[in-house]
Amino acid sequence: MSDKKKEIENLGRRHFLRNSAVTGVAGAGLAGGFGAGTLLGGSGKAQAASEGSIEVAPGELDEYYGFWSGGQSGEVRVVGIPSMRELMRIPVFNQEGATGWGITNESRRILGDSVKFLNGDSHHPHISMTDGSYDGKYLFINDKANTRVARIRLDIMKTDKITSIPNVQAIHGLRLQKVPHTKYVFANAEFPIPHHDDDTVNDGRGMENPEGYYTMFNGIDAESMDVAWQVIVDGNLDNTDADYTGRFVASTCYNSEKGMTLADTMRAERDWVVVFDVEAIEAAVAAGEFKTLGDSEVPVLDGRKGSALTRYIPVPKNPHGLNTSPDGKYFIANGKLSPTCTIIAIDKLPELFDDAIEPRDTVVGEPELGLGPLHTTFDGRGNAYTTLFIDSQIAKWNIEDAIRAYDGEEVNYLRQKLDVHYQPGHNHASLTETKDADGKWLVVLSKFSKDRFLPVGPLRPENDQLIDISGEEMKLVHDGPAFAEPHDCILVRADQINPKKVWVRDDPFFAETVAMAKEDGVTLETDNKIVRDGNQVRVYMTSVAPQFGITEFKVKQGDEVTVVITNLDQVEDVTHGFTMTNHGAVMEISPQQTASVTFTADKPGVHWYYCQWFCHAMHMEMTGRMLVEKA
Ligand code: K7E
Ligand code: CUA
Ligand code: CA
Repeated sequence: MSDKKKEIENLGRRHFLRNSAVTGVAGAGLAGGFGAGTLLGGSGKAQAASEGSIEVAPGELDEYYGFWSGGQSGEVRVVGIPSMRELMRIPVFNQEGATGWGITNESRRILGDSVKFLNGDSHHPHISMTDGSYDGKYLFINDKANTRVARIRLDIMKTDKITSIPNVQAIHGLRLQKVPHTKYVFANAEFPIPHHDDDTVNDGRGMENPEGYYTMFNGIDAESMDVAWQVIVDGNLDNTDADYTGRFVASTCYNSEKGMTLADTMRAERDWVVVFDVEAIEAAVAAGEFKTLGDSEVPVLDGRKGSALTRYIPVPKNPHGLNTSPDGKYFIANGKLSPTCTIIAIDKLPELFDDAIEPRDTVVGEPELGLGPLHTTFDGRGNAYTTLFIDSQIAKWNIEDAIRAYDGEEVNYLRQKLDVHYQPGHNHASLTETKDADGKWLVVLSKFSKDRFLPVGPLRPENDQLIDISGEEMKLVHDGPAFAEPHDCILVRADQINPKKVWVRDDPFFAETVAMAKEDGVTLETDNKIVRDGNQVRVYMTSVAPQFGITEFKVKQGDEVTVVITNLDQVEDVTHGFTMTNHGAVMEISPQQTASVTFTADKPGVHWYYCQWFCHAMHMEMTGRMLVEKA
């Protein structure tokens, strides 16, 4: 195809997408709500990769870890940057058959009661911080689908805690306290539900009266993963971010109308950002100024309008992303249905809480950027990068210039607009949510890939694009297809993460299994032993490539069998597995790990088990038999 023809076709498909996106909104009667549109316009041509900059040669390692949410697949993915190679998948809210997540006893304990849910919807991965820098300890992520928050231990890259949040529905926005350290995980519950006068929630009464619906902002203790407190708010809650003093957290609300339909949620020209005063919340909890709801013991505070705990700052219109600039100066709310972002000066918030100024007095800029601003990220050099969903572009703009323009100065704050493909949601620059923002790489998570890859049926991959932002000009350097649906990602310097190479034997991840063995008088590191306890049978064995410590055991039909395997291999990367054929039982056993799985031996006869992780030349022969006697 000629270059010219390609260019025409490119334009054609961009317009198609753009028009359909606008029509979708116009169909709801709101096209008039948008501003004049693009100010600079896209370049329209693809940028050439800057020579060799993303190449990570065979045998070389990436400079950054990326942690990707897996969206409605419920997992977290680890990606190398700049190669964009997927390094690992960490199952969280999903069931996963390679490692047995949701199937092994260790993972089922972590999933707790919520193990009954086979799905999750993870959106916002964030790594714990100390003094505003990543400390590499934990990664937290929300589950919108089943109202949970999970923690991943980054030394082993496994989920180690999952908390179901009571009295609310759908955790969406999630961020961490940055300073002095991540004491709290802040979690926004999105959907208002009926609250009752007798301090219960959503028990079937009051369903016809949306006026009585509320949602809550949640503070979760990052170490214990218990919910520390909940704050009732007006409207709803979308995204959130924290400041660099430890005192303030801000959340967007797109439904100040408390509308129950799409049209209702778009009626007001302005919704708001609600700012929470964490110190005031802690003081109110300490002073006992709270109630509890239903069976839950979590302190519940009133943060509705007029409360001392919150302030509501009007911003246009159905705002979505909320991002703190890495210099700690600004909260930036992304307008979505307004072509603007709103810049809130954090140093004015103490005055606002003292009622010395009005809420809008904290707004120091409101640059017009283009259609559908969703999320903003930063390079640490004073520039912001905002995704424009409808325009399918990234707008690079200068924050201080935008503030000057708001003051009436004639200054162009827009630096560049770059086409992305297509319909970007989150974007994220390296280290941007810490004070160490280094302005090297920008990842843009495009919701549509459309024609960028070979077609794979009606369901298409997303397109995660990598942009070099180290120079004056943004340069698109890589297209990366991704399965549903990376809502958000973060980029962390490789030296900030220190994963273990093999398990340590006293790891709390399998401590309960070790305790069970101890009660059975079994030394996991040496014993191959079968313990019968009524109709429960515990089969303890070791594994060393390419052999299980027990290659034959006998049980009775109907027995509940728990297989516990301790992998004695010390060699890095020699992971074994255990799969019992036709029983749905599977687990991963990495070097020095103990893992267990429980199933019912409900079918008489011979049942082979095998190692499902390729571990040795004789891996196929790493098998054994369970002999089930007829009852
Ligand atoms: Cu998809 Cu952060 Cu859940 Cu925006 S959110 S795109
Ligand atoms: Cu052990 Cu394959
Ligand atoms: Ca609204």
